[in-house]
Amino acid sequence: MSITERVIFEQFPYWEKAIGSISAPHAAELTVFLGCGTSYNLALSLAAQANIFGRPAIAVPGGEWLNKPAAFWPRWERTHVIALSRSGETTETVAAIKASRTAGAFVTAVTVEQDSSLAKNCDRLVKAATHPSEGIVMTVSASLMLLLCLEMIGQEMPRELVGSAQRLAEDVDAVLPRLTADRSHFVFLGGGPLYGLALEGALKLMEMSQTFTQAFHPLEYRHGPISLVDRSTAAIMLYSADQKPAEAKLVAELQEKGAVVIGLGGPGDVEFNIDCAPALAGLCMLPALQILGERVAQARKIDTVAPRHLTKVVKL
Ligand code: F1P
Repeated sequence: MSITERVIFEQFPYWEKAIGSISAPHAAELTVFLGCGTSYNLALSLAAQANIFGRPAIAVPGGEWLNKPAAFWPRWERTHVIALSRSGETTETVAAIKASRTAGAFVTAVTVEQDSSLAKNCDRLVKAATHPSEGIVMTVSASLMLLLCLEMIGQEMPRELVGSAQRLAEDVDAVLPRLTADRSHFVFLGGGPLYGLALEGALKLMEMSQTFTQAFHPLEYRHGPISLVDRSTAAIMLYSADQKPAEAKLVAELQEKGAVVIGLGGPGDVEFNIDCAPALAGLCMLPALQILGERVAQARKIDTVAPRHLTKVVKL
C-alpha cells in the first residue's frame, strides 16, 4: 500500500477528533474565504455554502485579494477574512491577511501549522491537526479544513458523516481500476458548493498523476467543452440534490459520446449514494476524489508523496 493511499484511508479518526471543536464565526457584513491551490478550491465551496446559509460570502485566491482587493470588496472594516492554508506560509495568503488586517478586517486563520506566519498574524486561530505522514499533495488537511470551516459557518456535523465518507471512498475505490484503466481525459462536474469540490478533484488527479484534467459547472459543460468527449473520457459527476434531472440528462449525453461516468449521488455507469445532508455532500465526497487521484497515479507508477514540480509550500 502506498503512503498516500494509507494516509487517505487513515484520515477518518482525525475527522472524529475535529468534530465539535469550533464555535460560531465573527459577525461581519461579508465573509471572504481566502486561499491558494486546494485551499482556494475549499474556499469556493465554503463561500457558496455560506451564501446558501444566508451569510454573504465570496472566495478569492490569495494573490488576487492582495493585488486587487477593490475588485472584490473594498470595505475591509466590515469583512471577516477566513484564510485557509495548510502550511500557513503561502506568500500570497500571508501577505493578503496582513494587508486586510491592517485595513481593518477581522482575520481567522485555518491552518495545520500553529507557529506559522499565518497563525501569528490573525485575530483567531483554528488549527487542523492532520495525519503526520501527509505528503506534498493535500489530502487529510484539506478534508479537515473543510470540516472545520463548515462547522464555523453553522453546519451541524453528525458523527455518522465520518462512516458515510469512509464507505463512499472504499466503494468508489473498488470500481476504479475497471472504470478508469483505459481513460486519459478526466472531467469533474459539480455545481453550487460542489463546484469547488469538482475543481479539487481535478487538481488532485492532475497533481498526483500528471494528467490534464478539467472541472466545470455541469450545465456549462454543454457549451463547448463537450466537443472533447470520446472513449478516452471519464466524467466524475458530483450531483447536487436539487439538480438531479438536468445533471442526469447531461450524463446520458456524455455516455452516448463514449464517456464512462462515475455518478456521485446520481446516475452513471456506476451510481453511489451520498448518505448525508446536502450541505455535507462535498465533504463526504472528498476522500473518494482523493483516492481517485492516487489510483490513477499508481496506474502510471507515479509516487504521490513528492510529485514532480510541486513543493509543500509555495513562496514568491
Ligand atoms: C496549498 C498548496 C497546495 C498544492 C501544493 C502547494 O498551500 O497550494 O494546494 O497542492 O502542494 O500548496 P497552503 O494550503 O499551504 O497555503
